[in-house]
Amino acid sequence: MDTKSVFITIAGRANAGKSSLLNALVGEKIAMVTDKPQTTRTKITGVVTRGELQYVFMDTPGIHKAKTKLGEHMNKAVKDCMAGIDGIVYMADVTAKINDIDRAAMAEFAGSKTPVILLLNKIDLLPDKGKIAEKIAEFSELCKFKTVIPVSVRENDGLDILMEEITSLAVEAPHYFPEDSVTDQPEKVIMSEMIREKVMLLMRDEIPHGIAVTIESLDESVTKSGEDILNISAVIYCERDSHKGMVIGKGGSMLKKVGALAREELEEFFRIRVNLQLWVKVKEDWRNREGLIRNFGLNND
Ligand SMILES: Nc1nc2c(ncn2[C@@H]2O[C@H](COP(=O)(O)OP(=O)(O)OP(=O)(O)O)[C@@H](O)[C@H]2O)c(=O)[nH]1
Ligand SMILES: [Mg+2]
Repeated sequence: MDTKSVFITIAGRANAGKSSLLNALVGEKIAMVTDKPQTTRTKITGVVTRGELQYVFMDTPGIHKAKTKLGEHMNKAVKDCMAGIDGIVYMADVTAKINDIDRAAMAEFAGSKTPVILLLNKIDLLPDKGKIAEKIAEFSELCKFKTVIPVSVRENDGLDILMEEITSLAVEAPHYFPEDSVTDQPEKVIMSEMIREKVMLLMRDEIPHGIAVTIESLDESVTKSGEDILNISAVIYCERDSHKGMVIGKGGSMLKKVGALAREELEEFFRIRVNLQLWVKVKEDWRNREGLIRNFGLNND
């Protein structure tokens, strides 16, 4: 059988819905999603194989004005995903104003041969659908797109059209990933991201962006009743002692909540009972320390 593949990079400003799109296209939650900007920190690859055709989607960190070394690494990750691909999906929140980040991205695309699909997301939030046409006109002045597709990832609206467009960009090529795989993310990364997502969702603004999670140990055992159980021990790192107190919460209440939500999702994803142990440690200002960024696997190399 002749095989085809198509490599697509999903890029755009923070909070546009890129990771939500990746999860929707792959049909499994492999990327964490929160309502806070700069959630995704590294490239996340999602894979879908339909017969002869394999789709490879790369979700990237939201492009932003970097204030930390981690932020610089995140923006570099986006740039690194722009070479050697078959198409770019540039995602914009249809309710947000076009800004300098969008303009800079459009200027880059204008000088490249890679086809760009503009995805205007969150149309479910627009009471006046006439605004979509205005947005399309504004963007079209900045760049020549292969197509512009208004979508709502949340309501699964327009994603079939997107898939058709992406399919038209496929080229004859081998399948680079096993046909039953949905991601190349190592298990430990998926686990730590699920835990980090819960901290981000439950905590107030100043803390979430200073959080990193590592999996310290992982083993399987059998419970007294003969059930397989996965024992996971993870460390949540934060930047200050005061943050550590908040992550733990009164009498450990916050950590308990994080643990309960994360365990539920881990059990669902890995289809096994999970025993999750969480620890909290401080690494001051780690987002500006190259060695620690590398330790946490966030240097995007
Ligand atoms: N109303 C609405 N909200 C959406 C839609 N798609 C995504 N969202 C929400 O937008 C927020 C951001 O979604 P993400 O998928 O994390 O966005 P992202 O672009 O990956 O963000 P970064 O990783 O921070 O760059 C979340 O609260 C999503 O639930 C949509 O179609 N409609
Ligand atoms: Mg994301």
